[in-house]
Amino acid sequence: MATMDVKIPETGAGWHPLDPLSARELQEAVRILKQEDHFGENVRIVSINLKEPARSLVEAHRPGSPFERKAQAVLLNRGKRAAYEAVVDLADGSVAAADKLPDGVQPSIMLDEFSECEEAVRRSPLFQAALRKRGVTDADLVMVEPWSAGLYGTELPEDQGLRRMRALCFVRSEPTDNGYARPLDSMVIVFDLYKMEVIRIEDYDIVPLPPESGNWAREYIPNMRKDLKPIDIVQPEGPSFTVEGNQVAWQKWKFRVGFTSREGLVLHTIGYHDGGVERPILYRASICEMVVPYGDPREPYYRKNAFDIGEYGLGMLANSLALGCDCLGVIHYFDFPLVDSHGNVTPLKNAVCLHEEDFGILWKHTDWRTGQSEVRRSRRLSVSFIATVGNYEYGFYWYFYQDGSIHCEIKLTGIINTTALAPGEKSPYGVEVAPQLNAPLHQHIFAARLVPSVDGPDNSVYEVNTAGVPTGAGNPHGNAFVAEETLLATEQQAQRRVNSATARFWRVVNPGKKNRLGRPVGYRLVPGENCPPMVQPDAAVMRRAGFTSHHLWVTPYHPRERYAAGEYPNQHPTGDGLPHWTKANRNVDDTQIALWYVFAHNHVPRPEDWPVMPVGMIGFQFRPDGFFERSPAMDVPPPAAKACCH
Ligand SMILES: [Cu+2]
Repeated sequence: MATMDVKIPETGAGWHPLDPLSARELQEAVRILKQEDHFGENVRIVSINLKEPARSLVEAHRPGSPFERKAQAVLLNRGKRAAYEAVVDLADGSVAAADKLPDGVQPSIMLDEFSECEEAVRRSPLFQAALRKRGVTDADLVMVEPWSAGLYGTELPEDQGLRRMRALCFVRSEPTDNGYARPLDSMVIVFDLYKMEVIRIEDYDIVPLPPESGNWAREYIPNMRKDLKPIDIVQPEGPSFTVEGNQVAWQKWKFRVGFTSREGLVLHTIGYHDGGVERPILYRASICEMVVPYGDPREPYYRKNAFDIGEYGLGMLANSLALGCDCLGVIHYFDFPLVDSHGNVTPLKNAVCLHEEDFGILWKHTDWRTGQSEVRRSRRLSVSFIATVGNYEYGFYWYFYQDGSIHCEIKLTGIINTTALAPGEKSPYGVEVAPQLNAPLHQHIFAARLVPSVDGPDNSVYEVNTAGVPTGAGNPHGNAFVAEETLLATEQQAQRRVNSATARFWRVVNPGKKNRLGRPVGYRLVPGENCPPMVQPDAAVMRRAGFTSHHLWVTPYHPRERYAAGEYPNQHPTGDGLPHWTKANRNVDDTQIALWYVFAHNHVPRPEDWPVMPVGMIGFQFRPDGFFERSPAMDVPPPAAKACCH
């Protein structure tokens, strides 16, 4: 935590308008909210984050010059059952604005609420009676997993107006056992977070607990393989990057590392040093939303559709990373402070990891006549964080390369969600991964929000489809194919899906900046693994997850349009976000835009995903396309002789 003598607000040399709030600033925001009676008994802090200054102010900022520091707080008054948004001016020491949110808006679930819910459930006589009915004698061995409740139109009248969770239960056989091996599937605890009490317990057919344990902790694994020799990553002269505050410079790249309670890692003002100038590429980049729809239609499973970012907040769930385990080599860790719902500020050590990796070859050619051979090693810079969301882990990695490319990769691991099968039962909606243990089919659908600034703020997006030319007069041999570019000029024209049949990609250009070949400079959004949502368009979850109906959306840049499913997807009745905003069909040609790329990992589970799933990966690339005059990687020097086998 910062020391007490740091001046508030923190705007001196080395500070930048996009720096996340420091621990001192968070403490000050809590103090001001309390002083002005916005925070106190019965009021909980959902989140406090930097209120990012206007883009024009950020782009005009010069090091050392003063800037505003404002905090944006979301508060929940449990007594009044009302939510508020407040803006705290840290320079003035006052609350600049406080607005009540419309009735029914439920802010995201606070981390403290998970543990408070579990404790309250344990104390509940209803819960204890339900366990006795099922022959579970030790309540301490039951894991109570609160899930966001959503809104499906099938809620009971008495559920209206509540802040609900639906808790699922799993039974450990001993305190460190993997409880996910034994889902106690026949009961769901419906819980109200306002009163912190159990509303009711829904009873379903009692299915016996699956017979096998599924442990992963080292003490349970008796015969670890013994033939692994050490690999050490040695960087005797240190890393090739420099870090000043939250600014990173590496090779010709420069960007800022940010962090929010909702998105976790955010990258700002990504630029590339080329021809003596800093050329901007992306103003802001983050994974802004995700949803995991499950494909089992039965009660209670159809309600499993967690929006892990909008309903929980990945920053709040971020791991404190460990050297030598999560990251190898010479690491720079960024710590970020977090505020809990009671206003306590604690540092999250090692939240974001920055390091370099060798990544195979960058380029190579051998002249077979002369024998001249040139090969370059590819070095990439990795910026990442990992969040644990109940049973699952998500690692979010942004890689920067020496050829001007950026790669966003999400690593999925942890423990798959499980349900119990009766002996002999099979489910068409899941895969049996261990005897009587079912893993339902599901998708992990992510939305990246990229605010491009390709050589300047005003950009346009073209779709590029490669298509064969019909055999005929101009194409007598039938071999011709062309790459056709189509401008996506409006929001509705820009609602697109991936298409492997035309090798589709999208080109983000600056129409006002031509390269030496006469084309506008650009960057290419290259999709990776992807597929459409598998739920029906009229599925209840799609009211909130409408953003998943397209893989690409382009909107005019608007600082309040931040999250693909809107600000408050938790229990939202009709859905917000991209489907709502884009009805206006605004112009997105040659103006400040936001690019939203939605990508789905379709998870048909395997026995090999149990008990802890080996990492699965999904992502996309942002690669230069006419941005540079030629390959920007030619000046990378050859490997040092001692490291080379020739
Ligand atoms: Cu999965």
